[in-house]
Formats: sequence, structure tokens, C-alpha cells
Amino acid sequence: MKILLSIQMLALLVIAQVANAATVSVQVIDKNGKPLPDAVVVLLPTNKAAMPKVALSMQPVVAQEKMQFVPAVSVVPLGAKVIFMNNDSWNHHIRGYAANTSQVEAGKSNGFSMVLEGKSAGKKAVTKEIVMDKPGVLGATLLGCFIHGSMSGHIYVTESPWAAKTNAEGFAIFEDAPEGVAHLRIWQMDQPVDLPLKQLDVTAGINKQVTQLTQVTARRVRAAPATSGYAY
Ligand SMILES: [Cu+2]
Repeated sequence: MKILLSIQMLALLVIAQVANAATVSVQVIDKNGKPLPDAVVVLLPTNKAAMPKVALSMQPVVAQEKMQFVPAVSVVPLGAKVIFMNNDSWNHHIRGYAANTSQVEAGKSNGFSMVLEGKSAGKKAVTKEIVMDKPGVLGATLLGCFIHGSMSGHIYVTESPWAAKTNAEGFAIFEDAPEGVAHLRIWQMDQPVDLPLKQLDVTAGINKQVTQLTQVTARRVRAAPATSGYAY
């Protein structure tokens, strides 16, 4: 009985070791050391054949709800069909263009714009789709609304399947990353310039990385929007 138990425990240990063969844990912090949520972490492994167990959605939904884009930041693969869904009872006139272009350039660029009619009582929300497949779409697209200047969101398009948003504690964790050399790309909406790629040597076990964005201050968490209706 004792021997049997030991063998079982050994088997469990082996399984546990395989399960976290290589974990890459990245924390993104601001200039004061505070965690930055909604930063995008992209892992670029040299081993391009390796795929994460859970793939990014090819049909993510970006809702318009109470004058906000929900989620405020979406990480999507190249070629994803992003579904915009207006859950508000008023119209939104959404625009999107590369986040690093100026207002003047944005007018000329091949961004997109579309009107989504407000949701009528008892009816399904209006949806429209945008396929993020144009060359040059990689990186962040800034979302806004021509009608409501306060609305702001981002869609980050990635070629690498290893991409995630940081959580409230500033962490993005890849549990099944391939071992070997990889590069790390970090994007954050308030970071004015792209950071140089960081090289990692991913080994079995937990690989911890902390990236400090010295030009960024964590924003105060936005209060939940009022539930009362807006007059439009
Ligand atoms: Cu709007």
C-alpha cells in the first residue's frame, strides 16, 4: 500500500512538472512601481511551431456600453473578425485607426468608421464587423466615437499567438510557453514610444520578468458608469 502510494505521488509529481514545463510570468509596473492593468504582453518564441493551449478568439466582441468600449483593450490575432455591438439605446459613430498616427494622418489612413444604431427595446443589439487583416494593422488601433469624444478604446493586433493583457495586478502569465530563446514586446496605451524588445531565455519552471514603464503613471480606476440613461 505504501509503495503504491509513492508511485502515485511520483506520477503526480511528473505530471506537475510537465504541466508547468515553462511558465513566463510578466509583470508590468508604472514609474512608481504600481501595477499596470491592460498592458499588452507579446511573447515571440524562436520556436514558432509551439502554440498555446488556449488560442486568442478569432471573433472577439467589443461592446459599446454606457459610453465605453467594453473591453477597453482587446488583444486579437491577425485576421480576427472583431464584432462591434452597440448595447446603448443611442447611436455611436465608431472610428478606428493606427494608434501611432496623428489626427491629420488618421484622416488619410486606411482606418475605419461606421455608425452603429442604438438598441431598441426588445430588439437585438446592432452589430458590425471589422476584419483586422490589412498589412500594417499589427500593433494598436485606437478606437473612438465621432459623437462622444470621451469614448476611447484599443484593439491590439498580434501576429504571435502568445499575447495577453495584464490583469489588475499587472500580470500576464503564459503557462505553456516553449523553452528556448524568446523576445518580449510590451505595449501600453500611455507609453509614448515602443520599447525595445527584451530577449529571454525561457527555461523549465517559472520565468519571472518585471518591466517598468518609466514614463507611465497608473491611472486611477475609472468609476463604474452611471446606470441612468443619457439624453440623446
Ligand atoms: Cu458614441
